[in-house]
Amino acid sequence: MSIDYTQRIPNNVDLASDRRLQRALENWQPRFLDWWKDMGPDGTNNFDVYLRTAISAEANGWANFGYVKMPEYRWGIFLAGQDPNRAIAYGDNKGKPAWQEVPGELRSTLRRLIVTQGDTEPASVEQQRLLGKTAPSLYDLRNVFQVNVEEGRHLWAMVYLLHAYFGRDGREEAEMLLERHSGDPDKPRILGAFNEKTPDWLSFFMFTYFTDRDGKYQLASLAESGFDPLSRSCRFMLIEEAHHMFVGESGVQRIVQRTCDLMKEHKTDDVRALGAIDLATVQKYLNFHFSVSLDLFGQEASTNAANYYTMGVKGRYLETRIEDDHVLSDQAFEIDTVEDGRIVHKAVPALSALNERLRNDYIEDCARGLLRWNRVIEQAGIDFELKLPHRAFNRRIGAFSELNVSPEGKVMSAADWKANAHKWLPTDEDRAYVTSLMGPAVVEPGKYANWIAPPQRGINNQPANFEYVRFN
Ligand code: BYC
Repeated sequence: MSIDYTQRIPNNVDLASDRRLQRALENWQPRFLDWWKDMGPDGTNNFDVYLRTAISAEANGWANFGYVKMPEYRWGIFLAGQDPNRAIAYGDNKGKPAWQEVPGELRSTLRRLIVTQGDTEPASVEQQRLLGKTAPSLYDLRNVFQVNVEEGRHLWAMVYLLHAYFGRDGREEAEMLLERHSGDPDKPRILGAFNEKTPDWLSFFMFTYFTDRDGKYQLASLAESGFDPLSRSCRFMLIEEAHHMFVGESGVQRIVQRTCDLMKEHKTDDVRALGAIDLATVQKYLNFHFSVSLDLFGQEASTNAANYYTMGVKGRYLETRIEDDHVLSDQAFEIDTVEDGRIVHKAVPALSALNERLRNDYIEDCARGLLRWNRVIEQAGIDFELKLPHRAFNRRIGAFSELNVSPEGKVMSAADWKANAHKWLPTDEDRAYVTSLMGPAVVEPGKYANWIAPPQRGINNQPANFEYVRFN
């Protein structure tokens, strides 16, 4: 069904046929807009931003580009097309038709997963609220705004499910999604990474590379859900997520490129003297964002994850492409975990290891970007390699949180770890240095801050000096 933009809430779910639901969502809409104005990109309500808007939920030709004031962005409800024959692919309900309504016994489990997913979306917008003030170019400014409006729409996606399928509890949860705030000591966001700050653009690019990629893997697992409306929501969200990860990957690559260019040109390692970000600092930010994002996958051995799978609520990454029985009740899976204060590799029941399996898929994917970043360094003839730290490094969730582990995977005493932490994670001084580079936003079309290289091509193939944002 194509998207109906004549409605107050654009949608492809025939919202007009359900007046009660339509009214409930129309009540939530002004609250969302108030939240956007209070907590979204600061001081931007009048800007005309060259944004893409979904025009169809099909894979081809779904995006339309044009200037939009962000509070007028057409947020709405877009589900990927329905497959009337879709069956649940795994667990105890394997082979049964996907559910079009919430099974009573799965109500609280599904609600909790949808709320956790929904909570991350506005959280990231809050985290990125001030970045526009220091954008390194109009191109980057437009990209952070694109990411923000799409996270806003992902919130809409989860709020629709809560309103449409969870009655009064769902409506209350939808309110709460606007009441918790990133870093709020009284009402924080649910997951750790979404209470961290995103104060500068290196952090932003690392966040969109590593944390949005967790989004990709979680959404892909929820896209396997037996609850079909959740599956169809996530399938559409995944299309948008790809751009966010592109922003992260290309952003870090452009920083690395600029640093290498300056190192070569001036024959020096000391690029801080030249106003750029040294590779050692890039590595420290990478260590931080990777380890914080690993925590988002939960415990290595998780009965929650086993239950989600057995019940048919949350599957594995690309479940239907995996060749096994899709029940896993008597299978094993090898994981790294902790025994007697040491990291051990051992086989555990496959069902309990599903979080770890997803984390493995994620780590493999993360490594691909590093290959591309390292190619830039290598091509500049510089002897340096960016590396993913060991999965046990700097963890707060799961078995490794009780150990002190170096980026190379060596277990050490708390005192030794602390004494070395300044080499591995951004120090106050590193953060102050990176912050010092974040000058006033660069607003001249085609110009870039000194610490980042221009992109290889423009958004929607626009020329280098395109005016992506117009200030009014
Ligand atoms: N922080 O059995 P476990 C995105 C809790 S990002 C705080 O391992 P489970 C995006 C856990 O809740 C994707 N608490 O849990 C990116 C549990 O609590 P209870 C977001 C944590 O359920 C960028 C306990 O520890 N989507 O979209 O297997 C920008 C035991 O843990 C954390 C989702 O996360 C943590 N990091 O796994 C914008 C998908 N980890 O039961 C957007 C939905 C665990 O003891 N969520 N805990 O009270 C889930 O699938 C699961 O909730 C989790 C946790 C994978 C997060």
